[in-house]
Amino acid sequence: MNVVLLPGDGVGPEVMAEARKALDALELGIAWTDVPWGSAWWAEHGTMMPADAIDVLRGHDAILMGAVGDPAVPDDEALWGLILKIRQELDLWVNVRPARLLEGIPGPLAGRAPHDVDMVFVRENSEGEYAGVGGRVHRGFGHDVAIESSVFTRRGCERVIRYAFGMASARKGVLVNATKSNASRFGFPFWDEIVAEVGAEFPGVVVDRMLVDALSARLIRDPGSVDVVVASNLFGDILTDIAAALQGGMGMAASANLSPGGGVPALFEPVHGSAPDIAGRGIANPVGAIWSAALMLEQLGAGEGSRRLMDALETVCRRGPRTRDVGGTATTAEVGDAVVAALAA
Ligand code: GGG
Repeated sequence: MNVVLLPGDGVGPEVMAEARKALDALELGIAWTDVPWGSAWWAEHGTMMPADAIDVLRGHDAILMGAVGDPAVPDDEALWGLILKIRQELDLWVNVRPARLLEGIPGPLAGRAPHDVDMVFVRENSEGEYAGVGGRVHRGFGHDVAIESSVFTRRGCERVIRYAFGMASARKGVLVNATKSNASRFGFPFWDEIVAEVGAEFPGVVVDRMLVDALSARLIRDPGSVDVVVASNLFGDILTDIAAALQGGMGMAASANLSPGGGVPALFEPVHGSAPDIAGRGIANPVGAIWSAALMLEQLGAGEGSRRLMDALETVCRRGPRTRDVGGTATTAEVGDAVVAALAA
């Protein structure tokens, strides 16, 4: 397995060190390629990645990424120069984000059992509201106009919606469609039509169509009533932060950016950002990063390693040590060490 390690910015290198430690402890023979891309690269070169970056990535089996974003770099430049560029250029069109409350982790919903939060979000990852289409005129004249167009293509919608139906079919047979087709004139009515069309291929799956605002409230009020959600790029981005909060916090959430059948490396990253406010203090929660590493092993066909890593991670969450964002006092490295110890036990 040839894996690119892209620690990125802020707490990215800290959590990635723990993910790598855990993967190395599994002794699966992973060959690492470390790349120093991100905001430090930008400070030196004026770009977030070198010109041949996508070719470098293509030569590997997978990418494990930490986080991107730094106060010194305009946010849109940082994201469009790295994570959004990689997703678009490799056409990593589906972002799968499991959201499960692990035993031992305090969730924000007092009295809820862990099984009340066990969802999978299937987020469109290549177009929609993050297509990068638009423009800005009259800048600085006091009557500026900025246009950000959403792009919904039949190909883009069909493939992610079909993927989500497959996921729902393999789980509980219910797919929540996060939409906003009452207020959107074109994009979401089209999205809903495609959900109905693709749904005809999956007669065993019930579609639960929900306006995204109502769904947001439902996730807080009754998360146990939601299993698989399919969402556009922006809605998926927002809903999965709500879901991460239900899991105990941003540090707990993992994700996989995939291009099923695409013959390109998939990218795995914790859902959290670079958290510059706590970077360098050794207190970031590495669980989302290690969970992302387990998702990577599963995709690479190392199912046994993936299961062992998840078991170890769940043992540590249950028994501790835990970082302070989830009620403990441990450092990032202490949690990583405990995962390695649980793997050896
Ligand atoms: N590790 C994920 C990360 O750095 N995320 C930054 C972010 O805001 N990404 C936006 C997105 O996921 O679309």
